[in-house]
Amino acid sequence: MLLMKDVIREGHPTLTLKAKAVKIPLCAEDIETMKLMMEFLENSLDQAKCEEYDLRPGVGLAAPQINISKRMIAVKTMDELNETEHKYLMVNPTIISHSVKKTYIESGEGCLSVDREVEGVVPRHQKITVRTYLFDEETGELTKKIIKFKGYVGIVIQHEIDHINGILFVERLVDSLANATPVVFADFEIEENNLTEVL
Ligand code: UDB
Ligand code: ZN
Repeated sequence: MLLMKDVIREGHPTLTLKAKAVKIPLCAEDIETMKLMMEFLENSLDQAKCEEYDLRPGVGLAAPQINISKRMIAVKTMDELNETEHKYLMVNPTIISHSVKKTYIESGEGCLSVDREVEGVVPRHQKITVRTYLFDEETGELTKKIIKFKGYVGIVIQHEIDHINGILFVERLVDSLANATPVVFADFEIEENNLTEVL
């Protein structure tokens, strides 16, 4: 299993590289990498495992963050209304179009690869259309898809696609944003133990 020590941090050269496209069909090694990435997110969102292994509760992870410079990302999160789960293993994702309107997370972004506290917010597209292969862990199938995302899930996906392009959110920080609507989260219960990690 992956642990926080496997996540490379700001300053590591791999985080600045444009990651290589993944060859289709997937090789066994790339499948194994994606499974480990999703397992890491699942472990980190499980309170017992999160504490036992000292994981930060992750909503997304890109292969370059575990020092594999390939265009693969894992996402596992609820939308801002806490209604729909978005769980994806994406191979070679690209944003093919996006809204003019911007959005952002009011409290700012963080990153599993950035250990310091930073001030400012990150401008993101409010809506994106992504062309990608989706990998299904259960069936082992890889399917070509065009998917639209908006709001919080869209932000997570833009953050992860930035990683495969060698960009960290700290490079996109601005003090404030005019003409942009922040993501509004439905207030949902966050378990006590995770509160400090999340906020
Ligand atoms: C995260 N997690 O995983 F609202 F249950 C962040 C970290 C850096 C704080 C671990 C996060 O936002 N978790 C979270 C949020 C909730 C409710 C909840 C858990 N990332 C992923 C990352 O670094 N990927 O490369 C940072 C996010 C900031 C904006 C998008 C991704
Ligand atoms: Zn990140």
